[in-house]
Amino acid sequence: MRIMRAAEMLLELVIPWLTICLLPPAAGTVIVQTMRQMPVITELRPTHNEKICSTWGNHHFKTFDGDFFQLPSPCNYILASQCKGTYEHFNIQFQRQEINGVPIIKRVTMRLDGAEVELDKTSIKVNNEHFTLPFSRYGITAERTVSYVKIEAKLGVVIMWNEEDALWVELDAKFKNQTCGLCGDYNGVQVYDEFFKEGKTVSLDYFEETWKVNGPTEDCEKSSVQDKQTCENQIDLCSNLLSGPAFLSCNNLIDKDSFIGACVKDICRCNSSTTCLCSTISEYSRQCAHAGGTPHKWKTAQMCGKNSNQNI
Ligand SMILES: [Ca+2]
Repeated sequence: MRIMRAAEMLLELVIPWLTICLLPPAAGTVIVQTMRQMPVITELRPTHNEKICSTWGNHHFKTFDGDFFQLPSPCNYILASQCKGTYEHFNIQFQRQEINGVPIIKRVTMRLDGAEVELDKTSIKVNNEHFTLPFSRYGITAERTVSYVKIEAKLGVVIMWNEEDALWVELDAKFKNQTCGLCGDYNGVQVYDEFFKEGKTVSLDYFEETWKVNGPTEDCEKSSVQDKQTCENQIDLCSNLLSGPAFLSCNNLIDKDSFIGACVKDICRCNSSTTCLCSTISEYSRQCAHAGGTPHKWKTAQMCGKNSNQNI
């Protein structure tokens, strides 16, 4: 009911400022198209485990409250921080880079209850001291599993990074409505107050500028990638993939339509090459497994097989 009420508010309040279009056959998905920025896709059904925010692949994001957006940028950002209390228990930042045209996460920096953690593909530093994994100190444990480096802070924060493109933040429910950053405010209401605040639309440009953190001598600029107009032609390919037999157990667990939207954008940005969508299908598979589903093997020699650098 809460989500439906949010949807009604969205329709009543946002229409004058935004163009809303339904994305067939995804009747449960609304694309909120800002005046000139990239669209934000909101889920109108309960999100998978709303404690999780993720970013993956071709600069995709899913907020705690279930909004999907894309932010192509090499800059450093606050992904999630506790900003509304008297003490900031955590602050998680990350930065992407492109290697041979493939975006990966270059570095994750965290402040977890006063401990400074810096993670990249080759090292973990805690309070400026190098450690090897597994690691346990300062209320933080860090380990490398088959698929992830996982960092868990006792205060109720888990960070998982596949050491490539995908980064997750999972928060304890006590941080609800306590957070800021690209992952949103975690108040359980989509769009509010991430992209619609105090009666006004918040553009994606403004949103990303708000959470960008420049280094002392840096003024990083995000890329200005524009969507091509032919993206929607790819809906069938994406829909067929995500509706396929490998993902049958995911249908009632994950908002497939929003991932179809992300998949369409991947193809659109990659000149119809299908390799770009591999990261989104992988993320769908990971989130499905985390939500209790049992996704089956989906990669083939023709689809995301040999040339893919994805782990799952
Ligand atoms: Ca929200």
